[in-house]
Amino acid sequence: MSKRVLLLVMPFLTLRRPHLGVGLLKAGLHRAGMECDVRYFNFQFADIIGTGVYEQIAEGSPAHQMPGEWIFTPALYGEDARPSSEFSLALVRGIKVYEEKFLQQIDHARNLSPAFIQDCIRQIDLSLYDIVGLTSTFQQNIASLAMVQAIKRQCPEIITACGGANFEGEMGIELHRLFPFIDVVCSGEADTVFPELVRRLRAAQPVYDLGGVTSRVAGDSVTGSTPPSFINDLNALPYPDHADYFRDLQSSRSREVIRCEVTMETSRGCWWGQKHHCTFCGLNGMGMTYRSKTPDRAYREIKHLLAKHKGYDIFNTDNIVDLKYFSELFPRLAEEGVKVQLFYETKANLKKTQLFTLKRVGSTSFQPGIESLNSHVLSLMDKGIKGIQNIQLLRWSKEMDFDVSWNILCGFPGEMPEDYQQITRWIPLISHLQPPLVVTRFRLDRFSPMFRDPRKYGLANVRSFPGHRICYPFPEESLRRIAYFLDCDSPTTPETLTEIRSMWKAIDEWKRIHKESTLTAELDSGSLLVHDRRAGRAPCDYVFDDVARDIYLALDGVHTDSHLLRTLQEKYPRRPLTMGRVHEILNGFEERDLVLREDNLFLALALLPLDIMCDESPEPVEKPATHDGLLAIA
Ligand code: B12
Ligand code: SF4
Repeated sequence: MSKRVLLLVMPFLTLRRPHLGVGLLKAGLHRAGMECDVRYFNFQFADIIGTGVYEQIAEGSPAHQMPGEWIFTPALYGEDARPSSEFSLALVRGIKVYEEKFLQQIDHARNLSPAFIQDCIRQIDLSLYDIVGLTSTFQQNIASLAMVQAIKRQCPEIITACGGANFEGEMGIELHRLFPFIDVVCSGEADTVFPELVRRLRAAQPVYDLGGVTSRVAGDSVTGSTPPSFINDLNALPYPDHADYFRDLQSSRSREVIRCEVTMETSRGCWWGQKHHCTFCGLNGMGMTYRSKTPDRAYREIKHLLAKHKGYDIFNTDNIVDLKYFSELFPRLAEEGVKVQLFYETKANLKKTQLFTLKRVGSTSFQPGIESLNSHVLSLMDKGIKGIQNIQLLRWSKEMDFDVSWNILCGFPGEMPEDYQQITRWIPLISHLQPPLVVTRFRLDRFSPMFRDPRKYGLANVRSFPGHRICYPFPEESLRRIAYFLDCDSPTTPETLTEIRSMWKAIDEWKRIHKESTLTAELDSGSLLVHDRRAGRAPCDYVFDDVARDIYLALDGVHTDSHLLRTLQEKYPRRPLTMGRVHEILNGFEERDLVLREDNLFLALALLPLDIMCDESPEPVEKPATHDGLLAIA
């Protein structure tokens, strides 16, 4: 009987989703006529330590602090693993303070990890396989390495291969050099390389000339000069095969407590980053060039996955949504009555109509790339967006009841104290909008512009995080080659730090009060009624008619004063409307904190009725005008 390939998914991949890369590799092998099995051993470890603890480690802890990697160090190094007290010591400088109970749970899990690896080995009939592949992203390295080591000890003839984000570029080459039990490393997109790799390994042919592959030649670690392969035509990829994930989920107790999603991708790379690589972003490794599936292919794949995995939401791994889907994919799904929770990452300068299209398909959450509310900080990141535009998206999202995941990143070289003073000033005005999940200092991520040229950004003393130092017994030089995230000193001044702390406090307060804060507007017989119930302020209701109403409605989206004047002059050609009058009205709004102003840009803050779309001018109102209508009624 011919041998099969085995792909393993080790802790600490989240339990909530199948691994897309593995699903694609399996489908690719199948297409090439090769048999492949997949085991999701992460479920079994979750059953041992508890799903809650598992997920807190997998998704609830900063990946660079590496609690999940630490747990498997005794399984990899045996007696040579560091004593358990070192983990807390390594965390001292970390922002996140772990509770004592969580530290004990980590310790408990750590004691169990060697037996767990042995148990996994016992469950596999190794005689069926000639090649075992391990995938590693986030905190999966040490468990995967421990598994490869154990497999090699038991069956030295099995060929071991590693891939995934933790093995991309220099990291994979160094890990291959440091851990001799890894036979082959595959860097980058392995969709076409992997079947060819398997074929050549079976035929005992050399593989070092395959793109992105590192192998051993006479015991030495050798990487050929062929660059990692890169999939140009995503339509040519198979549909992912997630059957093994759902099988292993069914035999795990976690199935009762986790809400699972089906992973797929409609694109790779980033169309924004291709032109303006955001300075902190390492998101696409070496594959920034944007490639997307045709809307028709994406449509067929979504329908296929929904039919195959009934009742599950879809999680798209795209870094950034292809804008043509807003006109050519989502409406098609919506028109067919396909209701699906499609999770996407997007750029924050979406149009309101685009957001609404996503809503119509059934999406209730997405992740816009909002990283700050200050335009200067955003320009330091090269985000190509202003703070007020980010607020615009938060407001529209609230109007459409979207759950938005966003964070504030700070500590960027060049930041000024006033940048954070501005955010702190804005927070009480926007307490009715969704607050950020976390405020965090930027990390130096591999492949980012800041990583490539730290000096240009004023970053000094680039070094590994303490987590790496306790998880790998190697010199700093090696740690810096295997680490995805690096630590550094940034030139944040004490004054800026003080303002960051004040903003942090204001955000904590925002999180506390936002559920009881509202600021809404409604149209009633041509008048605009605004109800201000933001926490910490006296309740107030306003009625706006005529020009004031029109200006407020026009500020559904961010506009300049001259745009407002032009719009009004077009609408009321016989009225002597002046810029002075526009400013008078805007000042009235501003005094009541009903609009947000950034330089010469203005935005309404109240949630507006959903039928007003920002790219359409508000309808002229028939009522005879008596005044410009700024009137507080309570
Ligand atoms: C979707 C995504 C997420 C999702 C969820 C991911 C999930 N696991 O469910 C969300 C939004 C939750 C997320 C969160 C975060 N993410 Co993220 N995310 C991604 C993203 C955009 C896509 C991942 C993906 O599925 N890609 C598509 C599949 C097809 O690719 P793949 O898995 O890499 O597999 C291919 C190859 O690697 C290879 N391969 C894989 N395995 C194997 C095995 C073998 C044997 C072989 C031969 C080949 C091989 O072949 C596959 C097919 O081509 C990547 C960036 C990217 N472009 O990949 C970042 C990425 C994975 N995320 C990253 C980071 C840093 C984070 C965060 C820490 C960000 C933060 N908040 O600071 C968080 C924390 C998550 C955590 N668990 O701790 C890093 C990971 C770094 C690392 N080395 O682990 C990445 C690489 C982006 C980056 N450069 O910064 N993320
Ligand atoms: S942060 Fe987002 S928009 Fe910027 S380069 Fe990275 S993926 Fe693209």
